Amino acid sequence: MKIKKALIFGVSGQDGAYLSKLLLEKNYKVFGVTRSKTNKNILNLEKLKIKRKINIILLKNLKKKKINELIKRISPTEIYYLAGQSSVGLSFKNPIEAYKSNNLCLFYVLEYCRIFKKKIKIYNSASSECFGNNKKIYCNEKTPFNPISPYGRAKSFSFWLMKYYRDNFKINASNGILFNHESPLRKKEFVTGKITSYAFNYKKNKKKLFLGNTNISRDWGWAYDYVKAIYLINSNKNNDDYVIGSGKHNSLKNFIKFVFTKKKIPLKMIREVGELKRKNEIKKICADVKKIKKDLNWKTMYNLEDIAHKLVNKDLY
Ligand code: GDR
Repeated sequence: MKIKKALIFGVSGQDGAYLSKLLLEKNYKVFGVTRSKTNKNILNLEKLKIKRKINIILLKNLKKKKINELIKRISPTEIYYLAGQSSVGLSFKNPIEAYKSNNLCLFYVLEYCRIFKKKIKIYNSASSECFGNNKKIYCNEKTPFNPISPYGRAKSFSFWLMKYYRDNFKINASNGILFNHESPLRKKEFVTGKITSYAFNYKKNKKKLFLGNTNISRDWGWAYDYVKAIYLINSNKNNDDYVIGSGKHNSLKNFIKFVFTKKKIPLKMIREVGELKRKNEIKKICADVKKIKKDLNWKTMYNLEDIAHKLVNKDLY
């Protein structure tokens, strides 16, 4: 049997690391692109004990020639584009980086497949931030995009790019539209990482926790579950777009309550501050997951309370 080869852009991020683990278990040969091998992020691969099993490729500048050479040399069966700036908050400060990092290299990959007529299956992660301020709380594959953050706009562009190449050049391109998904690999720039890391250090410092807007609701899920959905999308014979979420929304205040109760921290330790609030913010959003359930028989196993529990326990899976 021919060995399947996967090329993952953004291998050292949360999703890249989990997806690598999943693909290795499925006997794939995994090639992973990262911008820096000394990057603290590479720690994610160490934490999952898979660093040595992956062919790590260092690409500091994602130039077209380099990308072409790389795809030609590896000749992957599947490509996963999980690279790029992933923090919505940071994208307000660095919008150009949000656009470039989430799109340029993906563009090169798609162009390569168009010009050389490659049948490689390509997957890209778009985001629930693409929906932006929609009138609806429940969003599915038919909900129009109305992004309000630079990150959401950049991800919307990547989504349409994939669809354009699929519709016009029969490229095997599929998108996931992912809602928030968490794990202990999350950095402190994301709210669950910030809250759990505060909770772990609470006994030592007993300082207040400064947060932005806590009056929001999201559809939070478990990252390892979500990479299973990503794999199902890209290994399916059809090329299509799917919303990936739990189908349930919950408030940030509830997440704080779950974590603080477990770690015996009084809720009065939270302080909301204006400087940490975003210019524009989705108030409440939730995935309508009927399509992925029906087509790919995928659903998540965990609710927000389970997630809080697993994060406090530092469960990796
Ligand atoms: P998000 O995740 O922006 O939804 O993007 P994040 O965890 O950063 O924010 C979630 C919500 O919490 C509010 N919030 C704070 N957020 C941060 N980071 N820090 C704070 O102090 C804070 N206080 C309140 C935010 O305003 C927001 O409403 C994530 C990323 O993983 C994206 O890459 C992904 O595409 C989307 O989820 C779906």
